[in-house]
Amino acid sequence: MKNYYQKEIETAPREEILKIQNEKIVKQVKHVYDNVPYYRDLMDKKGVKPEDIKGVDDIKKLPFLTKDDLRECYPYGLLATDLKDCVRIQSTSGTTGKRVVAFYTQHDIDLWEDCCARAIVAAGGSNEDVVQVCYGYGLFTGGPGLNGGSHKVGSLTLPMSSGNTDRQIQFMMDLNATILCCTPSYAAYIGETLAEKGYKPEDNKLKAGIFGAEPWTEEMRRSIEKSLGIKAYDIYGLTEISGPGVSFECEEQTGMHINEDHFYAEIIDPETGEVLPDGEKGELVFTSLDKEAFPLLRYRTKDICILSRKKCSCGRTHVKMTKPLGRSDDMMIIRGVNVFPSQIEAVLLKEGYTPNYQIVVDRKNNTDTFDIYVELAPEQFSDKISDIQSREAALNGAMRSMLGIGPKIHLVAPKTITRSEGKAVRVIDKRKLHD
Ligand code: DLL
Repeated sequence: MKNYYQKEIETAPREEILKIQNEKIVKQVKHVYDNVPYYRDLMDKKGVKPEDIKGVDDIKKLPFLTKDDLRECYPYGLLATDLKDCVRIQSTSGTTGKRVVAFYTQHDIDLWEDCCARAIVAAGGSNEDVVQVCYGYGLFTGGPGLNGGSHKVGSLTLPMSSGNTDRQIQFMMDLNATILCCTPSYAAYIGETLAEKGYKPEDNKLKAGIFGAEPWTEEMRRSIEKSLGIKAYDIYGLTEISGPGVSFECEEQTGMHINEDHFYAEIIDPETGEVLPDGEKGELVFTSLDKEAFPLLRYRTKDICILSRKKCSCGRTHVKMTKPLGRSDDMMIIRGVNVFPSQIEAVLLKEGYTPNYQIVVDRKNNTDTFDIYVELAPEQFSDKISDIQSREAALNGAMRSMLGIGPKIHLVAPKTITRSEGKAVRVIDKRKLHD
């Protein structure tokens, strides 16, 4: 069995990782300063010169980059190499404002695929596995990233892309897929569809899933693990920093190891920009240490998480991040109360409901309205109105005690909420339309 485990770097002692990072950052800052006039201006305005950066401890002197900077620089403004040295672009979905376009040299692609390969290995993957990739292919990084990683590991790769669930299931069963890669919401849907077709969890050959690209709770993890009969691993990443594989979970399933030889992570106070110590909750900021074409320094992700350097039983020494506990921009403020969609999902699954739900927030007569549509499983369905009403009241109570605010609950019939094949859209905030 060949498994592509990069043990030497993934379990390197802290001093060694620090040494690698210190060497890389000095070169990287010079590369960016010399080749990206936009960032050079930001550094000049802050009075920082490349010579001031002697190691990762000095990163805090550098200016931040935000999504707004990326939009302003669209498309070539942050490119640090000749365009002729680039071999690929990937892009974000760009639901608000302009898309972000990221460029890659062949070196950048190799580095990124290597990170995805590490994630597959950590989920138990080797050249004996059949990896079914049903993240979208194309501009989205999910499909291409895991596809490349799977090749590096030497697994048989099924490049399915998202959608066409019947065909996904046919290939999964006929070709004995052992590792499934997709968004957690799509994994839940595949599990549900398998059950409808009469398959039991033990009928498939899957052993692991690598799920990410959207927030999901521990409750959702347990529900997917049960429905597919697998161990479910989290994977995190973002287009701006390369794509999936910036960090990934190991068998301990207690946070994701950040590939620290390529990406330097900081946690900052989102209000003040001050760097916070490990263990404190704040906004995750990444510096790319060795990408050539699109090397962002101090990019603010808006993802809120905590870093931990506690020893991991898997032997990997790279720092771990918690799952994003929300985004500084996905927190809803409803009637003055801060509400995160992940809190709602946790309550629903704890109370035995399906992960098929939709949150609708609106404003009527200057007051926020807050509705949650929750789909009943076939066995929960009842046509007795009093049954439904008492369940709705109970769920309202559970939500109120978790959130401090009571939503209007609508329990709806099975199969009435649209399933997601990619990133699920859980929240419809109509207030934005009126603003
Ligand atoms: O979602 C890359 C990716 C593909 C990651 C496949 C994992 C698997 P973007 O479309 O640029 O890239 O979106 C990045 O998605 O800032 C997070 O807010 C969110 N996100 C990504 N992974 C996770 C995760 C890809 N595991 C944005 N948990 C990030 C929660 C995640 N949120």
